[in-house]
Amino acid sequence: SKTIYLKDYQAPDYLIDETHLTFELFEDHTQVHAQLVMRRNPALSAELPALVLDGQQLELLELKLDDRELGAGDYQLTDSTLTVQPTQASFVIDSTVRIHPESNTALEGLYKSSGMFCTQCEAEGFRKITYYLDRPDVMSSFTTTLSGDKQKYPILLSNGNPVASGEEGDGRHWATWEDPFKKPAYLFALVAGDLWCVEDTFTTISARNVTLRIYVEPENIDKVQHAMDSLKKSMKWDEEVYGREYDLDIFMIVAVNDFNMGAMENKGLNIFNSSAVLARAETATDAAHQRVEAIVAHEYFHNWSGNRVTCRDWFQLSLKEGFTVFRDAAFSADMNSATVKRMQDVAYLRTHQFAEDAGPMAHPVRPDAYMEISNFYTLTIYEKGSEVLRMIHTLLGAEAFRKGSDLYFERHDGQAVTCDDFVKAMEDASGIDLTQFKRWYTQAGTPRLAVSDSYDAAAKTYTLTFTQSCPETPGQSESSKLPFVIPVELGLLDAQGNDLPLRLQDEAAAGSNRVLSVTEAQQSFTFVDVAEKPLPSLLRGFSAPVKLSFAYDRDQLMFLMQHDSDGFNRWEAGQQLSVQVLQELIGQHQRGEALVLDARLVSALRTLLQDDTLDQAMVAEMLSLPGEAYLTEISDVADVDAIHGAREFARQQLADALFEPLWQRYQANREVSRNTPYVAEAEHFARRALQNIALSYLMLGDKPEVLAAALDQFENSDNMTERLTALAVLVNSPFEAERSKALEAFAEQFKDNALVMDQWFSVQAASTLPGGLARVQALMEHPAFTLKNPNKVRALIGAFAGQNLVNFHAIDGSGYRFLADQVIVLNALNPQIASRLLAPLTRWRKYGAERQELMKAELERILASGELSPDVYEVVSKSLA
Ligand code: HT7
Ligand code: ZN
Repeated sequence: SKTIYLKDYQAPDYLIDETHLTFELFEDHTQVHAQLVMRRNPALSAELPALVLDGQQLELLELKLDDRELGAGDYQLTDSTLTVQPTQASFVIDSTVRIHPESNTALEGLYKSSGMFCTQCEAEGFRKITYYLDRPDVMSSFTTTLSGDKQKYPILLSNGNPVASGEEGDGRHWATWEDPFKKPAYLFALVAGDLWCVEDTFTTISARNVTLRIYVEPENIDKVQHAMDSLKKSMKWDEEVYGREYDLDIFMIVAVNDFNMGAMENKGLNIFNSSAVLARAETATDAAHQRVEAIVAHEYFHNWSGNRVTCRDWFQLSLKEGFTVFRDAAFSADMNSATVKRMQDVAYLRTHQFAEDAGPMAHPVRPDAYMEISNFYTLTIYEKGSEVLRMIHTLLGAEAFRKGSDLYFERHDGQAVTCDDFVKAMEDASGIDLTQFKRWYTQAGTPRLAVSDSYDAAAKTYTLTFTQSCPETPGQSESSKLPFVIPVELGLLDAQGNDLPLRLQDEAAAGSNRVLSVTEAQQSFTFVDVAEKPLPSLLRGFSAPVKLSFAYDRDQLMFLMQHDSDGFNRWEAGQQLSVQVLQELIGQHQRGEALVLDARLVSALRTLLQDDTLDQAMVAEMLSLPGEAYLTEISDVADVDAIHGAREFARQQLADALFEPLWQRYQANREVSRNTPYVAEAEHFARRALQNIALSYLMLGDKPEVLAAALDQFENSDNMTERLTALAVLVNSPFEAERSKALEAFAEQFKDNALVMDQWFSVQAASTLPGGLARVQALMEHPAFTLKNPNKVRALIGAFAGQNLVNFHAIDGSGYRFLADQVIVLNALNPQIASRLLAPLTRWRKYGAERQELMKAELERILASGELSPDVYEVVSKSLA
């Protein structure tokens, strides 16, 4: 496989002004005609170099240059290019190709899902549809005509506005769509199927009426309202917060069952994984409702951050993805609880993105090389990219940031640009120099930020000293990395827990919460007029994606948990306290000692549980101990069994010690849930979250009244949030008869609902009871399971390898062997899914010698297994390097 480098970027030799496409859809093939109105790029010399079009897996039937039919001697074909020699600066290329969507299992390009035709072109799927300049800096207007059997495919959709349609007389019909906005080919989309839609309208800020349609298979028409509500909220929010108005007369979403990612922002025709659209109380959990809201918003926001202003090349991917995640996070924070959203995002980032940053695929937010771009739709591009934007927002302030985004959209509307262009707009609008800040785009790895303090009682000064460094990552040594700009939001607490005024030497005014910019490898800040030795509350709101260390003792953490004025840092103090306590237990486990839980954790959680004035969602989050994956990430050498043993011991002890308050909160909340119709809003999410985490603790005891409550919640809930938690606690319980009965009843009730069956698979795949692999292998034989559907693969195999750490890391290597076997099969079926699935094996350096050898052996077996896709080859070869 070949490596592509950012330093080799060259502007396109030719541009495409107009693209006219015709698709004739048949059961055993599709014929695609493309007419491309092209010209020499006027920014380059007048010479006419050879035109090299991208194209893969295409059967060329006909080729014309300016109406002249070309023979075999007039062009050159390879398995990925078609080369033609233009003779004039402006010309028209006509090509006709045959493709096979009906046998496309990679779900890239044009493919069939549950009988309907659909497309996925980002990043480089359009080249599997027709010969084209498949790169994001070539932007064209598109006209698309599709024809197909009217009965099988009554709905024919593409980007833009519908302009004509008709019948062909032989049971076939056609429709033509025109997209007036110039766009790169990765935003092209087509859908043909037997679909129903829910329709609504949105009146924009300038009083234009936009038709909104969500298309689904007929049986899902009752699960669309939540997505429609989310879409309307997103449209309004983007007008209010970013001044962005929708531009076409129609906006469509289509739900498909087989999809490699969550959704795709094709212009005017978003295509969604059905798991990211369908939601109603009976079949989707609170988390699923919130995910739908966030993904609908994310894809809608791309209409400006990605579509109107797009990326020059794929190295700039975070330009649209980091920015759009930042935008959707702010939207979700506004729709629900901002603090809870931040806690969840940070926990996710620290567990998964930090692990990626420490692994063999670590790369900067703007990578400088890749083999297969599909492998770079990563947590670093998305989540760390969003954190980078959040830091710019923190450094500039909300007002200057908005001026910067207005300037960016105005300056670059209709263009394909770079991350530098974005930062330049922020600098120009704010007057703030971000030169050093831009190291966040080029240096990979998670910076460490060590903090120490000293108090001078006589001078009443308090000094904080920050020391930053960043570990080695592939191709970047530790010593080559230069200091980052790290915005540290902080406060200082007095002995009563109040925020002290913060005034630095030589400053006039004092606030109580402020942002320090740490820019040097080591840097001190001295606060004056500090009457007593304070306790610092550092990195409030997680103001930078760094690993902060400060030597808090457990009493100080308990104090912060109770008193910090920053809600996020109250949670953070609880997490740090839990980590300290769990690490102590892990050590005891490793030394073969009796495990003893620090009673302070019990008392801190008791205090929270007994305070019914607190936000219930916050209490639920604070009761959740750091996960095994996070404990793995922060270990030098992860001891899987000790981590699991220690955490389970802590859960058991907490469950015993806190039985009374947990039972009381559980019963109170369950009573409200029982008497309240389902509402997908923050206050209700919060009540159910606390109810459910309480139940999961309570079930660790063997009290008959708790088992009865779990069974009642399983049988008598009107919503999936309560029902699925009840199923999960039963599945993880020792009550074998109740467990199998519940699993059977659930499968019987929901056997026709693929998304609910995904939950059923996941709950079992994640169960840490012994024998996990055998259960997963048996489930692969279940009629509802298929390797061809990515949701099923993620639900069963992904959940096993990612969430069931004791079973996956079984010391006989059986989990690793199983995963490698699946990757080898999927490599041929769906390379994108195969390469994502193998991520857990690539983290072999985290484990002890025995597991390392077993994991490496499986990676080597994959490497030797035959012809590998570029996707799998890149990940395996880099993780063995
Ligand atoms: N921009 C979209 C990316 C995407 C994708 C990438 C590779 C392979 C399949 C894919 N499906 C969607 C999703 C987004 O960030 O909005
Ligand atoms: Zn996106």
